[in-house]
Amino acid sequence: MKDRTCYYENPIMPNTPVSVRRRSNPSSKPSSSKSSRRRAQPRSLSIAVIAGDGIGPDVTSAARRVLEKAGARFHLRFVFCEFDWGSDHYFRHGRMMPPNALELLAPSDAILLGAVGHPDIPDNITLNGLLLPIRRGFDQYANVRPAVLYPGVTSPLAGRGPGDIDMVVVRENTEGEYAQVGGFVHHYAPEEVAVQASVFTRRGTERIIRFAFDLARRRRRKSRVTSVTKSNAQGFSMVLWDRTFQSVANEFPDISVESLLVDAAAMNFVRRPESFDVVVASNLFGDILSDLSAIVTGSIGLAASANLDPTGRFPSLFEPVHGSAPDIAGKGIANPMAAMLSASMMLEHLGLEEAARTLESAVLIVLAGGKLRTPDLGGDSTTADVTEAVLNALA
Ligand code: GGG
Repeated sequence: MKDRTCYYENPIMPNTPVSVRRRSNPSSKPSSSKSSRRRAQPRSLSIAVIAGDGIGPDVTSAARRVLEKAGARFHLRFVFCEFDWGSDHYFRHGRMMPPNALELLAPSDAILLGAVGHPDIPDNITLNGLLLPIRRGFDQYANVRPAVLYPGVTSPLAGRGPGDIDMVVVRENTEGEYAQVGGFVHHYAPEEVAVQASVFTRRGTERIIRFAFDLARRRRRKSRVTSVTKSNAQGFSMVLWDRTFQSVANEFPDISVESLLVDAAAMNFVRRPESFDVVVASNLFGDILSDLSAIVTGSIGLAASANLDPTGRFPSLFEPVHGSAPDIAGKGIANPMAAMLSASMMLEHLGLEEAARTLESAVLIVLAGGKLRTPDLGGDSTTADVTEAVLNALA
């Protein structure tokens, strides 16, 4: 079974296959010593690409193209290893990815994912067969989902202009309601019972909350962390979360805090989105709220995300928040910007701050231009049109 192909951009022979290399230190910055400049070797980055289902291949291919163009300006060489996992793999082999998938991904510097989900496969199979085992297996405990109202984009909320909304939802990504602990009794019988337990550990809760505070400090925006729970109803797990939030907050006297029940948070994302800076929530609540933060800033087609292992032990994964969108798959009209902005987050994680900002700026130039927009933003441009425009903005 051949499920991996690696290519690098070679000006003489484009798409030249290469052998997989070992992962470099993800936090290592490009060397600027005299000797390394004399050698003029580009920094090589091995990126695993799981294009996945539906619109996934279109948006990841667009992200790859802009990465290559941005990379050329910063002396970077990307080695893309494509893994043809997802629903087609499931139809062929009865599983979304092979049993040794994590072993195959581990040598990469980072992973770029498109989308998973197919109308003919239950969503719990596609999600639990691919994305969730990667997040858990690589301890990518911080799911970071920025939501910014960019110039040139209209919010569905009245009276909000560019920059008025600028928040990040930090979602716990390895436990909570997604822990997959439970089971069925009397399966399919009339007396059937389903039990689904949430798992909240003190360690898991503390580390994601601390990550959120650190991020609020680094962002230098409103210096505020909002914690979202439902501890009036979930009297054990979320009480532990609230208590942990209070104790971590004491370590960050420079950061202001707020605790909201998830119903109030949903209401306030619409009523006063400008008041939020960093929002930290459990796996499920973070998932739901980040869709809401995406739509109040214009479109889920702009929502980027990073699944981070902040320790750097494992590769982190970068994906647009949107799913496979079977309704528009194959039509060439998917918005590639969320995937491109996710690629920018990947560059930032790899210590390539300037390249990351350059790629992000190119996307923002096209958005601000106001001419090219895919249907999710009310336009009629294609994925290819938008990709070409971002490539031109990188020129
Ligand atoms: N972009 C990856 C994707 O397809 N996400 C869709 C999805 O169902 N995600 C669930 C989750 O993030 O928990």
